[in-house]
Amino acid sequence: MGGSNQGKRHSPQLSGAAPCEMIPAPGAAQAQVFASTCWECSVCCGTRVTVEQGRVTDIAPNPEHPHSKGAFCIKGIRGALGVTYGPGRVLHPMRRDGPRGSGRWTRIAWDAALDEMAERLAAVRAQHGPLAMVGAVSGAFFSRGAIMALLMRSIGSPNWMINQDLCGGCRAVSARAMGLNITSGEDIANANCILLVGRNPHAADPVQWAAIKQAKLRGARLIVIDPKRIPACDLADLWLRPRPGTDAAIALAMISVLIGEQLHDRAFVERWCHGFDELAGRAAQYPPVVAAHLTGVPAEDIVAAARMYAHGPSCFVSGHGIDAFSAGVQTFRAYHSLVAISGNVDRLGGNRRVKTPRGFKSYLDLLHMPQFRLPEEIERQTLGADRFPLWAGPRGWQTACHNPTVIDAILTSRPYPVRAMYISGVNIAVTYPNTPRTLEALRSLDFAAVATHEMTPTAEMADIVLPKTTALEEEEVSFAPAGPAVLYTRNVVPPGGEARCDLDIAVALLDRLAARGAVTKNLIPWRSQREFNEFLLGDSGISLAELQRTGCVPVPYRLGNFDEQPFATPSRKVELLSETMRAAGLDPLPDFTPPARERAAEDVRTRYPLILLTGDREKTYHHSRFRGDAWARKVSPDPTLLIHPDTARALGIGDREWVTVETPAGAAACRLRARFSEATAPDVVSTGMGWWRPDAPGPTHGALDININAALSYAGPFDPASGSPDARGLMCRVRPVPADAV
Ligand SMILES: Nc1nc2c(c(=O)[nH]1)N[C@H]1C(S)=C(S)[C@@H](COP(=O)(O)OP(=O)(O)OC[C@H]3O[C@@H](n4cnc5c(=O)[nH]c(N)nc54)[C@H](O)[C@@H]3O)O[C@H]1N2
Ligand SMILES: Nc1nc2c(c(=O)[nH]1)N[C@H]1C(S)=C(S)[C@@H](COP(=O)(O)OP(=O)(O)OC[C@H]3O[C@@H](n4cnc5c(=O)[nH]c(N)nc54)[C@H](O)[C@@H]3O)O[C@H]1N2
Ligand code: SF4
Ligand SMILES: [Mo]
Repeated sequence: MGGSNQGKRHSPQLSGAAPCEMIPAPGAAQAQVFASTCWECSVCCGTRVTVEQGRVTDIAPNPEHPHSKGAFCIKGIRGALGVTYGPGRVLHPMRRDGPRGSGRWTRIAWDAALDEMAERLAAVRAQHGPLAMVGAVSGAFFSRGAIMALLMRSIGSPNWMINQDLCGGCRAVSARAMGLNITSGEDIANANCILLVGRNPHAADPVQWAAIKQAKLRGARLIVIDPKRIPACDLADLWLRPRPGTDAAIALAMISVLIGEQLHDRAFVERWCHGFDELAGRAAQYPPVVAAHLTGVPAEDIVAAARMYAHGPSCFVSGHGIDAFSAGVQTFRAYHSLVAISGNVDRLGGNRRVKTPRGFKSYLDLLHMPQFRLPEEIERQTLGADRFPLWAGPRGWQTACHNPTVIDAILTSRPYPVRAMYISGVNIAVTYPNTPRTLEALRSLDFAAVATHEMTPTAEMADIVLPKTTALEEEEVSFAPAGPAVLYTRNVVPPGGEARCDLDIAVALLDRLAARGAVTKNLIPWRSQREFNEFLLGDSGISLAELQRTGCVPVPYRLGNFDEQPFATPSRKVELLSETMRAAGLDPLPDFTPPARERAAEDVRTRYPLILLTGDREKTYHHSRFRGDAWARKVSPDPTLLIHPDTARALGIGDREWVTVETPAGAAACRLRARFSEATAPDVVSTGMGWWRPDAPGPTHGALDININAALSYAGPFDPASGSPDARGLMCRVRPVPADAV
């Protein structure tokens, strides 16, 4: 074990730790049960983790958890155990032998791994400058996101990648541009009406799903807007089925109905909204009859939805189905405007704003604190900041890069060369569109290091692979606006093998980079995860001891304190007409943009006649994770493509048969298994994402075959504000695979 911070390493705090509640586990004299938080996804359910003789033997829901109230999923029960104790876990640092993708690895010591990493990064920095180094993580929901950003900033690079352009980027940019800040503040429990748009909580979020079912039992209304018949449709009072990518027209039409019928909240609008008349003018261009034509939803259903929603309090619950579109920000702005003019902001049963407890620092706060930032002239050079200033760079939502611009920079050296990457907690070879190009970019780097739990297609492209601690071995403190609560994840067992947490790796690396003169300014002042967590807690009055005892500390919430905490916009109001968007040269009002496929040339549309949805969530998988676990593969052995039986038969495709899917700008075809379903319209097909098989031949392990991103393009069009590509609503063609080719 190497590392100059070895003595201060974050170690399990079981014996002699601060007080923690021990809940006696039935029938196991020595078992200890800890209240903790599941970190397998950002829902953050409360857990009870049983530890026996230094090993986690059970992970169960915590029914007393104030946020999740016992809601849970199979990934929470099986996922972390599989990652921690499964046979595929990477337990030691490794160096690759032979060319990238050779699949030959030699175990090395931490000292050797970190020395080599520092040496190679310092060499790239010396030759090409700090900007030539990029860090990549999944998001900023976990501490590793903030740590990666600070590590890159410390060596002078503003370039770090998160995959939010493919996830929640559009809703975040919209909420920010309007000053709303209502992401994840849905008060379903007190709503009279729930407007569920592009969200499938049945698979994606058990807490939301439980809350919706409860609300229905007590008589709340549910409107679902989704091109697919999802389980929520069976509970719905009204189901609107738009053609994919056309939602903005529905939202604008609902606004026009609310205003036309005087159903909006005039007092809230007058006091707290900026640009109402302009919004009314825009919405008037989309009366229900026009929207019906644009979306395929009957006008009377849009009117009914508007009236039902107006009978509040109403809660807007949205998801990925209307995000990650090249017009996603405008779609969200339309829905967010509906929330605002109906007065459902920060009101019981509406959409609460995010309010971090006083004195506490969220990961996002940290990224925006002046002492942790680079000079503006450097941040302005963040890849993509010139084209997407509301996303990347000094005024960007999370300050991160525009990812496709990074891939381009690696391959073309424009606007400047990118020659080294450090990747932790993201599987970009599977989860970014255009897998062949992502792999080509990774192969062409001068240096790549990947911190991981398992040998993913991304890790296969690394020079150095570092073993990462799992969510059972790390201590995390975070703020969950949905609670709202401060959450605690306990490091219940010691690290497996030689695994280390992201902060320890960053600290040890920075020490070595500093010794080589390759640190601009050390922005990671903490020597351990514990110190980092204490910094986040700050003077919030919430102590680690309390968190350790309970796993979660609810935070008091004050609704509607608009005077005390105004909206973060130039006008200090909700900007229906966004001055931020205007200043960025963008349309200040929400509008409808026809989906890219409807603007495509006729011959392309003829060749690619079907509409492709990607990203269906499966209960057993979390994106590319758990793909090698027997429990998951038993339930879902192959990637599927939902296809209407009439469409399939016309194409000569039988149920369960393998098919290929291609898109016009995609590099390759992807292979999926047809599943007959009437859940989508005959011209719409729908699939998941994240497929690869750890046991398929390396280095790609199926990522160029059964992974839908192999068939997609990452070349745009992009949302002008968030830089998001179209991850669904795409043109595609589906063909049978001859039986002998399967
Ligand atoms: N089990 C499991 N849970 C997960 C995840 C996981 O991988 N596995 N991932 C987590 C993450 S990071 C995310 S981002 C979320 C994503 O979960 P959700 O936010 O629920 O997103 P999706 O499942 O991609 O899509 C939701 C719905 O949008 C619909 N949709 C598609 N196109 C359109 C459209 O044009 N308009 C409308 N109105 N609807 C459309 C789809 O048919 C689908 O029913 O799930 C989270 N939860
Ligand atoms: N076509 C298409 N593409 C999509 C989507 C889509 O709908 N369609 N969805 C997009 C969305 S919403 C998302 S969020 C992304 C998800 O994209 P990714 O973030 O790449 O997805 P994961 O498979 O969750 O990858 C996380 C990786 O991090 C590792 N990991 C997990 N926990 C830790 C940790 O604590 N530390 C470290 N170092 N590593 C850890 C896991 O082993 C795994 O390899 O994919 C996006 N891609
Ligand atoms: S939804 Fe499942 S994976 Fe996500 S936090 Fe809850 S139990 Fe864990
Ligand atoms: Mo996501």
